Amino acid sequence: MTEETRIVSAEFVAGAPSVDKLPAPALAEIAFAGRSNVGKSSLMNMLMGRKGLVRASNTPGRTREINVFLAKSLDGLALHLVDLPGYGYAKVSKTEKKSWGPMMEGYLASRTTLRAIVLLVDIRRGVEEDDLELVAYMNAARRLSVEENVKASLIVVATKLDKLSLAKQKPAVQALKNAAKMPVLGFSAVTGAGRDELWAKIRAAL
Ligand SMILES: Nc1nc2c(ncn2[C@@H]2O[C@H](COP(=O)(O)OP(=O)(O)OP(=O)(O)O)[C@@H](O)[C@H]2O)c(=O)[nH]1
Ligand SMILES: [Mg+2]
Repeated sequence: MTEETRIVSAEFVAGAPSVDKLPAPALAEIAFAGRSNVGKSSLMNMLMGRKGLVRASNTPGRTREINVFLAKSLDGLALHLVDLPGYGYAKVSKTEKKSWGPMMEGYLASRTTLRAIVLLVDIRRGVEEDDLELVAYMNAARRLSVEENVKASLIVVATKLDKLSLAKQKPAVQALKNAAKMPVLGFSAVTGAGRDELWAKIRAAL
């Protein structure tokens, strides 16, 4: 990260249990999605350089609301970073599981300022069924969007890289790329590995 792209301020904007209660789309938006406990909140904290801003926890399924944050960089970039509720956690109620799909569809179809979805997967687990479901929702939202206003790109991040030995990290990312047949960026919220590369991808998507 260069001095110009450094994040100079980051703040919580709003939390909403459903899409219709979110503030209207205004700034360019980047959303973070992935299974419960995969590390979405931790990654967002690392991106914004603010340790406790986005609540991270040991209790999977904790982030139930859509949380919007505002980040500003020294060179004048201002964007919304959106923490989406995690999926795939066995212990959430049936009603909650049922509401996830429509919520994602609603979000994807209505956020005209959405520029990219960062999809997080665990480096040790790779891309799973639930993740593919999210990708399918994204594709469906693109097709359904009448005004063609949903042009969000997909950025796949393999996180918790630090859980593997240094020697195993590169091969694991490569294996995941091959399996997913798309670019995958290695990341660690503990070491900060991949942070600058992810910011570069996010900026390229704006
Ligand atoms: N070692 C390691 N642990 C991580 C990393 N990222 C997150 N964790 C840990 O994984 C757990 C879950 O992290 P969160 O950031 O809360 O995950 P989340 O995806 O936001 O979880 P939900 O909001 O419940 O869906 C916490 O104990 C984090 O400390 C990482 O890169 N490396
Ligand atoms: Mg979270």
